[in-house]
Amino acid sequence: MSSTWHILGAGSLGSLWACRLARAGKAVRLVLRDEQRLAAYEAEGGLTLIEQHQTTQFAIPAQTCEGEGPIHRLLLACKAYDAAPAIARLAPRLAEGAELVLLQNGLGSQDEVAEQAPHARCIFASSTEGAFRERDWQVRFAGQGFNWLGDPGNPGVPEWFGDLSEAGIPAEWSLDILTRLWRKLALNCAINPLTVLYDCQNGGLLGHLPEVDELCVELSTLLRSAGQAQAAENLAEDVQRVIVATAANYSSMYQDVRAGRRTELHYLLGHACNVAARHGQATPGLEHLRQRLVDNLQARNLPSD
Ligand code: NAD
Ligand code: KPL
Repeated sequence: MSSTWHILGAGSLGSLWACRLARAGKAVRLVLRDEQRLAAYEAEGGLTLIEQHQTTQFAIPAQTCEGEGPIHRLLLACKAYDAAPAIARLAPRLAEGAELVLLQNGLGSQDEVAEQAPHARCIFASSTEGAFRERDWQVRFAGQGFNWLGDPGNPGVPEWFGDLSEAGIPAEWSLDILTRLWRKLALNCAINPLTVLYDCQNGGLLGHLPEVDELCVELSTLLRSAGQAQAAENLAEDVQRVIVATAANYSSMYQDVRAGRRTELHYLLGHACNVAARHGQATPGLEHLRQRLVDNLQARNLPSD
């Protein structure tokens, strides 16, 4: 089986992974959206990684989705709402038994991807690393963090897993990846929408703790109904800890809204509300929050789905 890492999405996380893997001598190939993006990338000559005060360019080969050759291993590094359409385009190139590493935040997109690629192995990832694009083809590593990868349907560690430590990508194979993704989703639901509605840094929510706590009560009940009791443990305390630890930061949703980008609402709060409805659980606080956020996004002419 080919050992090439195909990486779809030369955005923040995709570029961060691509540069570190290339630096470690791994075979990496970027998969870009179309000929125009490919031409722009080739004119640039590579991806640039800025880490602390070090700036390095990596001339990683690239192709479009319709490029030549089968794909055996793909890091899908786009937003949750782009994941399934991207895989639908790449499906004809996926080799039998291809492995897809899904970097998307939230839940729901992983199942949408699996539907598009029923013969592939889908490995879910949850990342707390931080990166942002300073301009096209240039990424800044902004926050040390960690990556958990796992496959809810198969506990076996992939044979390439050692590539990650060799590339300096901090990662662990997780046997409870769904619990991790649910816990992060719950944290994001309790924090991110309120930062948009109150137009504040995460620390600004210290002035709205009763509202945050009410959301945590509903989220904990939901996690238990969804079979994720472990993800519900001490949720409210953890949310407060994250608010304090990241008090000076703007949440990812706040940053998306401020930059006029679509949010991943559907795969965060939207997913929580949809799962609650499937379990017949009333979640008036979460529903009300979703409606306020939808109204807020619509008032800004941003997509609210
Ligand atoms: P991003 O918007 O910076 O990058 C996504 C890239 O995918 C863009 O360059 C986009 O053009 C590209 N793309 C989309 N569809 C494509 C297609 N069909 N073909 C080729 N390219 C395509 O996003 P990001 O910040 O890297 O986030 C990716 C995921 O990782 C999100 O779910 C996000 O929530 C999660 N995440 C990001 C960070 C971070 O610090 N950036 C941290 C943790 C989790
Ligand atoms: O993950 C986050 C985000 O902003 O997306 C934190 C910092 C935990 C806030 O929810």
